[in-house]
Amino acid sequence: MLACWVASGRVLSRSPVARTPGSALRCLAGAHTFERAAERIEFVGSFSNWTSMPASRLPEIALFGRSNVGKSSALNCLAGRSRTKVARVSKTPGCTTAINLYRAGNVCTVCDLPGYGFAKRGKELQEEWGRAISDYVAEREQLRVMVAFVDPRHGPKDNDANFFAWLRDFKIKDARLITVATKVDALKPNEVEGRLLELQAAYGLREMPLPFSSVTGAGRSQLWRAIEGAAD
Ligand SMILES: Nc1nc2c(ncn2[C@@H]2O[C@H](COP(=O)(O)OP(=O)(O)O)[C@@H](O)[C@H]2O)c(=O)[nH]1
Ligand SMILES: [Mg+2]
Repeated sequence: MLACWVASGRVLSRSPVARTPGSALRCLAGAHTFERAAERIEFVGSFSNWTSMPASRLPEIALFGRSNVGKSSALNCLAGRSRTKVARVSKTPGCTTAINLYRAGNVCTVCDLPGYGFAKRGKELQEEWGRAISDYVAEREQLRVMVAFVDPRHGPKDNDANFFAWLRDFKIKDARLITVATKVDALKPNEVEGRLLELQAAYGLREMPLPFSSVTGAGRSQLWRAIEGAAD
């Protein structure tokens, strides 16, 4: 699908992002505002494209990654494991076909985006998704942080490499992109760093992906802190 997005030759530069007073308010409230607000994450709605999404002045965090990489599970983990799940998780890849929007109090919104790289749904539908996501990234003014999930269990993948190449065309500041290696619970502890360094090199990332597990909650606080830092 990403190949289609890239091949479509769309104009990809993002509109300038307007600053909201949110960052100043968060400074006054102190650190970890995002992590505390996570307990209040609520589902807002499913949208087929950005034009139908409600306008908001809160900074938005978008979750990117292949189908089945663990985006929705990560959102449930970020929302706190003690509470009822907010996002639907499926064993069938390609289950999230819409832009699912969530809101964490008056602090931020979170977008669980359809995954890429799953062929079964047919080329036409995938192209439609690609267009919807390209438009979302290019046009959604409050999009502040892009969290890209990768799976460190299987080594570098072409569709992830295509994704990072596609993202570079938007000329988004490096500080706005956080790469997360999820499912690290499935790796032996002594192989985690080697796998993450391999992905960093393969995808040309400035930093090593952040190790994360929705099963154990490893990396949860670190990810919220990274998001909070990137949102300002
Ligand atoms: N072991 C392990 N499995 C996970 C983790 N996160 C997600 N999964 C599993 O991976 C599958 C896909 O997860 P999902 O969150 O729906 O992926 P999405 O398509 O990217 O939203 C599900 O079977 C999850 O239970 C994780 O951190 N560790
Ligand atoms: Mg999902």
